[in-house]
Amino acid sequence: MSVRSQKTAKHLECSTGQVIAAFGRHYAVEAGAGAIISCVMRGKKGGIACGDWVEYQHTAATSGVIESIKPRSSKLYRSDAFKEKIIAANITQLIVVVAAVPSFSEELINRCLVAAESERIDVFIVLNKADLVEQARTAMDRLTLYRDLGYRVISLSALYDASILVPYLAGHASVFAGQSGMGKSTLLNALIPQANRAVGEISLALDSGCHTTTHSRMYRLDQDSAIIDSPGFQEFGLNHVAKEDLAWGFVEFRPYIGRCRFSNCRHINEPGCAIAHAVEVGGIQSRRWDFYQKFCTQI
Ligand SMILES: Nc1nc2c(ncn2[C@@H]2O[C@H](COP(=O)(O)OP(=O)(O)OP(=O)(O)O)[C@@H](O)[C@H]2O)c(=O)[nH]1
Ligand SMILES: [Mg+2]
Ligand SMILES: [Zn+2]
Repeated sequence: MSVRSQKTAKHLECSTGQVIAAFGRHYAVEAGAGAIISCVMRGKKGGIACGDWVEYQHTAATSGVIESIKPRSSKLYRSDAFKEKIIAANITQLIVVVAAVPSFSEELINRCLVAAESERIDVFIVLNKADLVEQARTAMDRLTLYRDLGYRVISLSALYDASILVPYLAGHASVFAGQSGMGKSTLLNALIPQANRAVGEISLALDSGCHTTTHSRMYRLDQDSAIIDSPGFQEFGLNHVAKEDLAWGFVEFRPYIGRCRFSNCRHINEPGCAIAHAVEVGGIQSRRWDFYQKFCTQI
């Protein structure tokens, strides 16, 4: 057989599957019939994420080698000046999970919102641990701004009843993201009990900075819907977001974009800035502009 026809034959043997978990350089790929194939990537290339569709070749009945990654419809990732960390690929919806306790970082929420907006995927906020009534009320007050901006904010208790979330998951590939200890894995278990995700002791998570979930994993809710549980984070770098896209990532800035005196206005301290003016007259909350300015100087 010529080299060319060998290559063609190889190509023909490829199967398509979806990566449902990535552990270092090992990947669990879900095959068409739901079987899980344990795969490695051909060569040294990494960069495969949970949610990726891949072409792989069997090396045995339940193992294989990934040959290529199919084009992604979305890619959610964090990045700093040195590296990027892919959280999930091909998702249609980011669900930011915060909790009544421990207290959450509003800056991280803003970073998640920008990341989702820049990938043009849906995003909303879940306030978990609503059973802790007093703290949940305080937390909800902190989230009012986001509700006013038009973001959906759903309050629930993963320990008692998460069913209010179900209608918002239908037809979506969603990812739960947020700080450690917010209850992402508990929520996943409430929705998909057979997932049996490990959940952490809060005190452990806080005292030692220990993250219970170490790898993203995708679970099917039904034929059309899936959820990815991801590890908690304390940082969410936005180095990959272009400066022009940053302002776009703040939804309430959009009507003012293009109205500044200078066409290349960064909306920091330029004269005639339409966004600065909107902040002055109360059209934009200064809290959001502060976050914008902070992010802008970091990318
Ligand atoms: N009171 C209360 N506790 C909850 C609720 N949901 C989760 N918890 C607790 O919060 C702690 C952390 O839960 P996890 O599900 O492990 O949190 P996580 O967000 O997955 O954390 P990482 O995997 O580290 O990112 C556990 O002790 C849970 O029992 C809730 O609705 N109410
Ligand atoms: Mg977890
Ligand atoms: Zn401006």
